[in-house]
Amino acid sequence: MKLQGSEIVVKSLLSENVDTIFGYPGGAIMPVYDSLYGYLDQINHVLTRHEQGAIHAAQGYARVSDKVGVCFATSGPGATNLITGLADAMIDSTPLVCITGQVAKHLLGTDAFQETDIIGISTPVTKWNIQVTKAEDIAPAIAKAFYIAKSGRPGPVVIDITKDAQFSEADFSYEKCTKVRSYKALPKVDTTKVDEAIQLINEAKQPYILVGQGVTLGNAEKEFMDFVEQSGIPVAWTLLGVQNIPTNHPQNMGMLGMHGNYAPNLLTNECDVLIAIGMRFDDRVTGNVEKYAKQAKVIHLELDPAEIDKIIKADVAVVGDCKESLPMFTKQIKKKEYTEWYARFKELQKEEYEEVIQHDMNPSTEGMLMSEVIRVINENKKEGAILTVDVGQHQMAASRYFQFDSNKSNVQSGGLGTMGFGLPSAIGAKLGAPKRQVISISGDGGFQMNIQELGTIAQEELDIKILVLNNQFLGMVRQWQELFFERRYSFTDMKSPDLVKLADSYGIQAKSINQRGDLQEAIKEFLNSKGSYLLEVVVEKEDNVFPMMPTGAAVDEVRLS
Ligand SMILES: Cc1ncc(C[n+]2csc(CCOP(=O)(O)OP(=O)(O)O)c2C)c(N)n1
Repeated sequence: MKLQGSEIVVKSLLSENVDTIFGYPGGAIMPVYDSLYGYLDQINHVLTRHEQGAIHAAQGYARVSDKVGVCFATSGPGATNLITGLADAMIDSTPLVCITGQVAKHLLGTDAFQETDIIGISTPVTKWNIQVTKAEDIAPAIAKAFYIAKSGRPGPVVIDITKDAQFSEADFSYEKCTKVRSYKALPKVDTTKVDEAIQLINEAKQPYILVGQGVTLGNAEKEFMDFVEQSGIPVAWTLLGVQNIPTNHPQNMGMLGMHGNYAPNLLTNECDVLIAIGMRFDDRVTGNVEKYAKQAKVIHLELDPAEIDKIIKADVAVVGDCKESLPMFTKQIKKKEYTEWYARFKELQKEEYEEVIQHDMNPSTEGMLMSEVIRVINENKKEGAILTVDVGQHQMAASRYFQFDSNKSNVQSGGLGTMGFGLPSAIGAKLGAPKRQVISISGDGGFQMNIQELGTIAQEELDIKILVLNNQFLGMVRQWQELFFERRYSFTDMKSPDLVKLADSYGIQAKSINQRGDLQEAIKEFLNSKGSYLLEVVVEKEDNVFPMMPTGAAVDEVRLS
């Protein structure tokens, strides 16, 4: 059957069971948009207000649904507007297939209107990319793209299709890709390494599990919790690993890293066996690597061989899918109580509670604190709620205090720290998990970076609870200026528009509060409303997030004030 290239694009996506696309049209991708028009009964296309919005939405969609996020953009500025999202998806291992239009083949290299070398630009921030100039190459490229994006350690892929390839015809048949020469998606687990690791764990007195997003990406949440409960070992999590263990689980010791909890950071330097699962020892987690867990034997369970010994040398590396390796551990692990070890955590937890948490939860400040707002959200949110956040102080407050009760519920920009991620990713999260409550929390700075996506939310009539914690500052940068730059607040105070009027102009319900006395009722109304709702909470202007590990400090130099 001969089809036009643009039609092949759509038919190939249907063959990959794609039912949702985020995108923005333009000259070089018009044939694809024209073909899409014939399939609107099978594919929902969401027109965002900016290509950055489209790709972050695709990321949110992928994170909660376990599917590949798909987005479309035109050549030139459309394609370059995807770059931040590609970099974000690359570092956070999010599976995406992005299709960009390109000028016609005979114009390539001529500085044609809206020509840009998106293959060159996107190479460092994609798992794979390809330019297609012939209609017959489109279907195989899409098949390969989906395989590469989703298999092994996931990541973003770009397919750049010239306009003439979209217009010309080719025979269409679709064959799913199941392997690519020279690419090994899932290395086989070496059982001798598993045995070595188990021996170390069984002999340990103070073992410690650090969990990252790899467990979520590998759909190994159950296998992980089986191992955790069978072993009795305390667990701490990275920013993207939070959802792998329920917040109130007795073995959950809390968050690692720069603004993580006191005990988990400090005790990294007291454990005797450190079991890192699906995490990559980001510098925000390790602090000064020269002083990181020197006393411990390190076991690293990791899918990507490139991560082994990259930052922290592993004594035993178990390379492979943790969905496969974790049950081997669970079978052979000896359950122990580790009473004294847990007591050490409790001791430090008490210190953090008295110095930080007590005040964060029930502050005596005149202005409201971000943390107390999160506490009230916890009291009123629905079971299984998904949280999307932006970047800054509110992100740390939310990660520390939001009560996660289910898998695939944490959508945030971990590795890249992309301001402007929170709102558009919520659009994708809602479409990827329509039955779940989606709560999106932003600061006043990041919210204004992709504020235009309120238009998408309004047009799609999505039910997203949008919370803006407004401290009238680029809060996280201001905190650093206060602590390390002698309070020289260089360009961090920020004015916002009247957010209630703004939301109202989009037909989105909204309210703004600045009094603690209104908090309970406002959050109840916000979370129980029908449809989207924007709640602005004006919070204390100069509050700081603690604990904190200053740049260059070691995990045991974490500060409580
Ligand atoms: C795109 C981008 N630009 C700049 C930064 C640097 N940055 C990190 S946090 C932050 C402040 C965020 O302020 P706001 O959104 O108001 O949140 P708050 O920290 O006040 O909660 C800035 C500017 C960033 N992470 N991303």
